[in-house]
Amino acid sequence: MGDKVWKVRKVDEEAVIRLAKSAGISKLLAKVFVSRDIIDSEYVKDFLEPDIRKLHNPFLMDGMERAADRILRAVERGEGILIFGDYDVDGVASSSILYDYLTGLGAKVRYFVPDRMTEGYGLTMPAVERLERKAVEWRESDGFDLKLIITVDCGITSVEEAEHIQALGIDIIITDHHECKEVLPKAWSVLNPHKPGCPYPFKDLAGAGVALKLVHALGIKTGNNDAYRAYLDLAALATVADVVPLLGENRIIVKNGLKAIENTKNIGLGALLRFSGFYGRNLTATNIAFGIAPRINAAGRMGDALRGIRLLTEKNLAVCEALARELDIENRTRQELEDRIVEEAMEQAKELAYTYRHKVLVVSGSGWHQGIIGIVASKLLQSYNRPCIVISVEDGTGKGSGRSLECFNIFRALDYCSGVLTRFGGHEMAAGLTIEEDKIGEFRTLINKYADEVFTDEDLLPTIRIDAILERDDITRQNIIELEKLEPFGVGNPVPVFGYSGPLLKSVRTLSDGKHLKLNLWDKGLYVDAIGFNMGKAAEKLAVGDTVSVASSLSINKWNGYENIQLVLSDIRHC
Ligand SMILES: [Mn+2]
Repeated sequence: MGDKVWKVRKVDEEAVIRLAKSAGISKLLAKVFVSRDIIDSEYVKDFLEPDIRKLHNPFLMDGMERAADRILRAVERGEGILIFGDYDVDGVASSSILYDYLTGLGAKVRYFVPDRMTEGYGLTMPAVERLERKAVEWRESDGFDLKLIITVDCGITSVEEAEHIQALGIDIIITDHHECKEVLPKAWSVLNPHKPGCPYPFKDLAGAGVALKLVHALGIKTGNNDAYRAYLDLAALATVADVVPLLGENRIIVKNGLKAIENTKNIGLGALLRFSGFYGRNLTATNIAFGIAPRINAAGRMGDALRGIRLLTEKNLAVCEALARELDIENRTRQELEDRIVEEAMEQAKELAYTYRHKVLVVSGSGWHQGIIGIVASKLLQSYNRPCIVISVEDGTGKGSGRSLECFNIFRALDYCSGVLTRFGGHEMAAGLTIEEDKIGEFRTLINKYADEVFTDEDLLPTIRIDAILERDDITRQNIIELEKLEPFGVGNPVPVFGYSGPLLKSVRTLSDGKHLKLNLWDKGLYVDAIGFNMGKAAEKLAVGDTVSVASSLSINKWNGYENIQLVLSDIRHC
């Protein structure tokens, strides 16, 4: 209780009043926008009404015209088209969108996904070699003549592989959303909003967002401007799962896509919703991220990722249900494996953090499933609020996955340690590595030496960003309903958190055997309920009659036909 640092954003009162007036919104909602540096009323109106018609023209993306023409020519001539996907949710959804659409156009189309364990991520030489063998088989068995490869969610750094493919007399179109390196692959066309010089106005699309734009373009060229709308469900699923910022076009895709998922015509997705208990419910981005996406990810984590694409493109209900059941079971196996690894990793992490005072926690174990160590690293990060690297050791070689905080660029840290690493790659906040088992100790020492140089213990204190200060009179049902228009929440658009000082405690209790904290607050005649999930321990230090300050979001709790206002606490302290 009270050990978190509250970072209250300064809000310019005049700007709030101006925005509230010009955008026609409450002062409380205007405060949230202003605290997030949004003061343009047109932007606010668009934000609150993410209209599907406001999506950008797909032909603004460099290379789109050329890509669409080549694909339509392949459809016309009956050339074999291969979609080269990826094994995560974004890759699976992107592949499914394009496969389903092209099949509908009458194309001869197949898909291929690299094997996580043996070929690694993306368009790699081992994957291309396996694909070449497949292509020979296909030609001999049923005359499928591969002439065009379209990558989705990968390929932007595959210079050598693209060259190799073209030398085989196969054209390649690369569609991707990852950062570009200095040299781009030579291809028939490269679609990526990050490509230098690409005028496309929105850069943060997921891989499935780029695939959706391609379908949009193909639809326009074939006289069905709205064809892409059939795939908003899958695009939204991938956009949430890939944790790209839920702003701009992504917000339009997800806001409309959540509705599309609730009413999905995709038979496989419908089966998945039923198996996971989400059928017939109003869905949030959180439901997708923690309920639906892990089941599709399980296909790629635990075995053959092709099953994910099959599920999302299959038209036979019985087949879909069998696949959905299989993925549900595998997701549970994944969960059990994860729990076991988390338990072992936590044990090590605890000692490293408290006995050795390590700022970066490097844990390792044998038999830790490689498809899961990334999730375990995220869990450790949440518990210890410091960078974590989880290494799975097999036959003397370790493969690691790291997750970091804003204060620590993990990619640069690995670069510093490159002398003891076999391989490494990634971004600022997430990275992967390969290391010999006998070097792990040395690596742990080295990366902590580097960490001591670049950040202090203070940087590791958990912080809460407070959007605005809440007054007693702000706590109204109408205000809370208006704040709900900010949904869907996610990266780039977090749930607003308010600082509220002065209420008295009227009652203090705990729920679920002391796990959660349940309070009733009183402020000059106003009674309001508050709940603190996993904050039960704080009850020991609180007493009826105390004056408190809370950091909390606002919600309307619906229970048994009753509705009441409820503060959802992030932190509480005495005033
Ligand atoms: Mn992606």
